[in-house]
Amino acid sequence: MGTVNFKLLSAAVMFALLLAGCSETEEQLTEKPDPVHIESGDECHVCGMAITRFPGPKGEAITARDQQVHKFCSTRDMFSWALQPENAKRDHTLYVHDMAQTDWEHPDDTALIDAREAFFVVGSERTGAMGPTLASFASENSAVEFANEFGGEVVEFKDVTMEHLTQDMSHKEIGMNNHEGEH
Ligand code: CU1
Ligand code: ZN
Repeated sequence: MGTVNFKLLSAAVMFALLLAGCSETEEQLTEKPDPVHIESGDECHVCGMAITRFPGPKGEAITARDQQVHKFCSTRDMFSWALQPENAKRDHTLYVHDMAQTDWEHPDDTALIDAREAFFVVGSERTGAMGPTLASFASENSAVEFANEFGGEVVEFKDVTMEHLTQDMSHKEIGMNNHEGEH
């Protein structure tokens, strides 16, 4: 008799766990948190730089599990975080500036868009907080226009790789020698 009760109890516990698992998945699918304002004191989650003091599109990540907000000085640093193997497989909400809607020197947070639906220009001559960066756009046409003017290649979110970022790094060294000298 004792054994039967125990079996029933463990079945009930298993069922409860299954239910909890289901509702959690459902929440992740339906909930998309709104973008958060980037304040003047905010520092980049990757490099620690003061985000608003630098030009170019910024990034933002809201973690899927605990809705933690990470802000990034540049789309470049957002990708270097988002493409880490432990982050890449998670369904984080990611925002970037739509540079067709806002000024390169001072991107405005009203122009934040879902990074997963955005188009990126890699390898253009326009630089952001960390030097070469990925110019982000809501529309493919705007991205193509930008690439025609400033160079670079248009890629979708899912096609951005770590190589695009390291390729940027070599450009960065050239840029730094020309403009900034010693660091
Ligand atoms: Cu930085
Ligand atoms: Zn950074």
